[in-house]
Amino acid sequence: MRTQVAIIGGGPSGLLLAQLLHKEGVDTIVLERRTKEHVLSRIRAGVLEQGLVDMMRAAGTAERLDREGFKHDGTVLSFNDEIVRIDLAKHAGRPVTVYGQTEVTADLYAARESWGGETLFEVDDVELKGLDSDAPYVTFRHDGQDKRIDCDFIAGCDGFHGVSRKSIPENVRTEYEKVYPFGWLGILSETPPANHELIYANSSRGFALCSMRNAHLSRYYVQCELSDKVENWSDEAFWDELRRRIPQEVAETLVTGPSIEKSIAPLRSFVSEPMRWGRLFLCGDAAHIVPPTGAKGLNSAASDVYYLHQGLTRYYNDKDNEGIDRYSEKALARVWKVERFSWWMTSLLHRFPDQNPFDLKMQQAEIAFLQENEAAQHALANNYVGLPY
Ligand code: FAS
Ligand code: PHB
Repeated sequence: MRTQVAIIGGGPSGLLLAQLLHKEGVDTIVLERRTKEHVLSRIRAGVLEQGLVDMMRAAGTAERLDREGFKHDGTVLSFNDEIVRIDLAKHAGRPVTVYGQTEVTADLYAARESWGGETLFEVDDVELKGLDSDAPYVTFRHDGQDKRIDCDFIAGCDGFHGVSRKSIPENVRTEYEKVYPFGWLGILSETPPANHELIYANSSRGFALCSMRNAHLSRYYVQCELSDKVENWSDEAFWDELRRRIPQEVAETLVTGPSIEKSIAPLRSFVSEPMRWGRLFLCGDAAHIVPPTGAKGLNSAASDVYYLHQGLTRYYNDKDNEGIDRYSEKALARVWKVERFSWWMTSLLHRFPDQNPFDLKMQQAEIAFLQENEAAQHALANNYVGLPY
């Protein structure tokens, strides 16, 4: 088999890149390790920056997003019962859109299938070869057979545990990591949202987040011990703990119900540099991870896709290498600012096991400063809605 760009990974990064390249007449094949059903069963991000919404529109895949997505002009932070609403429209001039990553991925799969884009599911033993040559290729097993795809470039969109990042020689890679001493226990429930906007709560018992997918589907998280297990949490125990962590006026009207999904996610900050080696480009979680406190995981994958799509389009259509030659530098410049914001939001809103009374006072002062200072709210709003590409 031969294609122009071989894409490893059929998550949102790989699919969005494939769809945007298709629009430019660039041929791709997507290799995905799991089944499509498994990929679409994952419950992940819920908040889209305008940049990602605009790219979905450019990709011709935003019809349902525009119809069903919720525009939010504000978001709420709480410190015990103290509430700070960050006015995104006033400070940043644009909203965020609440629309699940699962739906984004489903819309991208539907578009790829509508024009017959080639996606190979349940591929195994993927290996990237010839990355430092002019003739890279991918070998893998599929349907019990050894296969090979020759290509011009490979986009490593295979997430944190994928093969692409590790295909860059260790002596070329520099990795930066911070692992947080807690996780997020999340549930999905067919109940109306607790509030019309998201609430990020820092309480004496730990962090909690009230989010949603639509008017009848809510997404909640509570900070939990790293050693915690989903089976330790009955639905009732989760709701009781959530009510203790969110502002009382919200807890009193919280509508609870059975969880239809329950999972624990660890939190880490991670960046691997560079994001290009020879004919391989890393995109999304394959290159970087953020704690979800700033809603930046999917959105920073999207900005990588923006830069890589632009670069590859210039290469194929204008015979201009500058976009791909500067990809890693441009993507990382934004990635590090997103890492900082996500680390800052996580430090501000969680209770750390080794936190002393002074540390707690610093968190309280930071929230009080946010409450009083327009410039502080302006800075948070502009990071939250998404820095420019
Ligand atoms: P993905 O991991 O989504 O996709 C990579 C794909 O590559 C997967 O389908 C995988 O099966 C495939 N793959 C892996 N190895 C392969 C191989 N060798 N060959 C072929 N295919 C291979 N972000 C937020 O903004 N908000 C959140 O609340 C949030 N919650 C999260 C919860 C969890 C449990 C996790 C893990 C992440 C969460 N994220 C969240 C971040 C998440 O949304 C990612 O940023 C987003 O999925 C990134 O998309 P991709 O880069 O496409 O990586
Ligand atoms: C979600 O709805 O899953 C969500 C929203 C905002 C975040 C993290 C997760 O910061």
